[in-house]
Formats: sequence, C-alpha cells, structure tokens
Amino acid sequence: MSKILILGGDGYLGWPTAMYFSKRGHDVLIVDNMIKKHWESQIGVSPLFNLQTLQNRIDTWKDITGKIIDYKIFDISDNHKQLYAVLNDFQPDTVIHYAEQPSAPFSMMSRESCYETQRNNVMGTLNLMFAIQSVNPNIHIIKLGTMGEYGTPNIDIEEGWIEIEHNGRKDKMLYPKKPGSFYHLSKVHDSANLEFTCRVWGQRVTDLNQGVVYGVKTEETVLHENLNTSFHYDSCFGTVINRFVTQAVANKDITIYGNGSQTRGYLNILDTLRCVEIALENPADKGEFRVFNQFTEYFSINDIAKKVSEAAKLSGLDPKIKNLSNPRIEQENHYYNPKNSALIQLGLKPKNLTITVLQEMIELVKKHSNNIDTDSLLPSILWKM
Ligand code: USQ
Repeated sequence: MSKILILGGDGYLGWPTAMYFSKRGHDVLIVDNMIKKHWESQIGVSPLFNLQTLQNRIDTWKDITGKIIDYKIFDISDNHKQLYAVLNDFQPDTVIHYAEQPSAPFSMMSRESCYETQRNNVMGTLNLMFAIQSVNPNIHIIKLGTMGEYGTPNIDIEEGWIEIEHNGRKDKMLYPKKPGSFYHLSKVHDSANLEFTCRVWGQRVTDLNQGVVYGVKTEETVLHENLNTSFHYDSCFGTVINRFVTQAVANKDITIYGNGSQTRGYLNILDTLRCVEIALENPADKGEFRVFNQFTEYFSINDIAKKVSEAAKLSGLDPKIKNLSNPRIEQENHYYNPKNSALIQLGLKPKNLTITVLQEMIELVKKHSNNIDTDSLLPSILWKM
C-alpha cells in the first residue's frame, strides 16, 4: 500500500478520491486551501446541497471505516515552503494534483478572474514541480488536465503526443493545443511545464486529459449522507449534464448554447476514480511525461439534451429545450475524433451514460429542488469582451 498526497482533496473529485484510496488501504493526506468557497461567494452561487466541513467528513469516515484521512489547510500556489515541508514529512509515493480553479466561464469573466485562474493553477503546479525536485524526484505526479487543452482541431486527437513529418524530417512532439478559455489555457501551460521537468529533470508525470465528469455517487459517498461531494449546477461552476438535469427538475429551459453540435468527451465520476487508480498502479517511468485521454464516450450537446429530456420524461417531468445565443466563442460544427485507448488497454471498463444514470441524478436533484437558485441557471459570462 502506498502514501498518497491529494492536492485539492476537499473538492468535487478530491474528496471522493481521498475516500476511494483510504478504503483500499492507502495512507491518504489531503491538502486544500478552501478557496473554492471564496470563488463561489464572489459570484454569488453555491452547490445544490451543503456539504459537511472537511473535519466532519473525515470524522464520519473514521467512524464508519476505522480509517484515518489526515489534512492540512494551506495554499500550494503561494506557500511553497509548507509544500516542501509536507512532502518532506509525509514522503508520498504519489501526488494527485487537483488543486486548480476548474471553471472556464470564471476564467473569462474579467482580467482579475483570468489572472487568478492562471496564477493559482500555473504557480501551484510550478511549486509542486520544484518541491518534488527538492524532496524526491521519484514521486509520481498524477496531474488533472483536460480534454479542452486540445480544443476541436480538424484532425484526429492523439493521446498527448504526435509524430510530425516536416520537410522530410520526423519528430515526436507534444500534440498542438487550441484551448477554448483562459482556464483551459492554464492547463496547457501546466502540461508544457511538466513535460519540461520530465525531459530535463527526469520527473515522472501522468497528465490526465479529462473530459466533462458527471455524477456524485461513488461506493464511498453512499456510505453516509455526511460523505457527499459537491454538485454545481449554476452557469459558472456547473457542467453541462448537471445543469441540464437541474433545469429539467426546476421546470426551466434546458439551455443549449448555439446550435448544440459542439461535441465533448464525458465520463462518470466512478470512471474518474478508476482511471486515477490505474495511473497510480502503473506509474510513468522516470523522465516520462505520459498523457491519458480520460473520457469514455463523446456526445454533442444536442445528444445530451435529448438524453436528459428522455430521462426526465420517464421521471414524470416535462422538460423544454431552448437554443440560446452562444455566450462562448467556440466551434459548433466541427470534426471530433479523440483517441482514448491507453486507459482501456490498462483495464478501464467504461460505464456508459445511460438513462438510468440520468434518472438517478434527477432523483438526487429532486430531493434538493428547494435549494435551486433559478437565477443562476442562465449564462451571464460572455467570452467576447
Ligand atoms: N453548454 C451548453 N449549455 C449549458 C452549459 C454548457 O450548451 O448550459 C456547452 C458549452 O457551450 C460547451 C459544453 O457544453 O460546449 C461543455 O461545457 P461545460 O461547462 O460542461 O464544460 P467546460 O467549460 O468545457 O469545462 C468542464 C469543466 C472543466 C473540465 C472540462 C473538460 O468545468 O473543469 O476541464 O469540462 S472538457 O470540456 O473536456 O475540456
């Protein structure tokens, strides 16, 4: 069993990841600076239901499983000394790095929010790279990247790397990036920095280029109400499936941006956990910058709206679909053929986005429907300045 440090371990993915590995006998330490709550209050939104404090969740976890998850509260992006100290004391085998501002709209809101996104994300990762180099370069970094780093190029999307032939010569290069927001760009900068430290310092990194995650139910969150993770549905932090489900429950329009042909990769939160486990059990080699495209299926927004609508009707709702003028600047009609064979070859058994999964999400949202702030459902942040 190994020692795992989870940066951003209080978050939507971080908390379920902490429980997942703790349950399987690993020694888990969480670091988080709790800044998400500050960003939420800056724009006046909150998750669908209140979460217990991290301390309460950890106490409940101990009561139920007898297992201990430890935590430290500090900001890795501006307290590098504490990060060095934590690595020195804990001596992890693996660092799972989720500690980033995750919203594309947030990053496009203003100069300040763009700066905050890139400062937090890029500086946090830089501090981690230097801390690892100083303490133990053998530590495997599992970094949460995004499929949005690639954007929607008019060629097949490979897993991180591409062989290029130019003027009769060949080389293997990082796949060219065409991201769609300052947030997605921050992940591109992280990837470039991490590839550099693998190449030059011999670090070992797995960059998980993840698609849009859905769901909140894991084997561990269902053990007790206190162990829930967050569910965002507002137009800034909510991702598209969560939003459409919430709109259907609130009897508000399902908001397709533009013509809805834009296509993205998706995966269930259960698959996220399994993918991170696969990366952990099969670490990158020394000096290797390894990229996995972490999604299981891809759909257009129209496909998603249709599926949510079908599930909602079966759950006794009467959803309406509306095309809004797209608040983002993104290609709507585009080629999309991303590869995702690496994780499957290593044993991932994908769970599909079924009507049953959507109905479960609908039931969850119904339970908390009194909390839905319908004002936060419509998009208010434009890509155009
Ligand atoms: N969309 C709608 N209607 C809505 C909300 C979104 O049509 O009400 C569309 C958007 O225009 C976009 C697509 O749905 O084309 C996805 O938007 P999203 O907000 O669900 O996801 P995105 O901004 O791409 O970001 C999310 C997470 C981010 C993660 C990324 C994976 O917030 O942290 O990195 O998904 S990916 O999309 O593969 O880059």
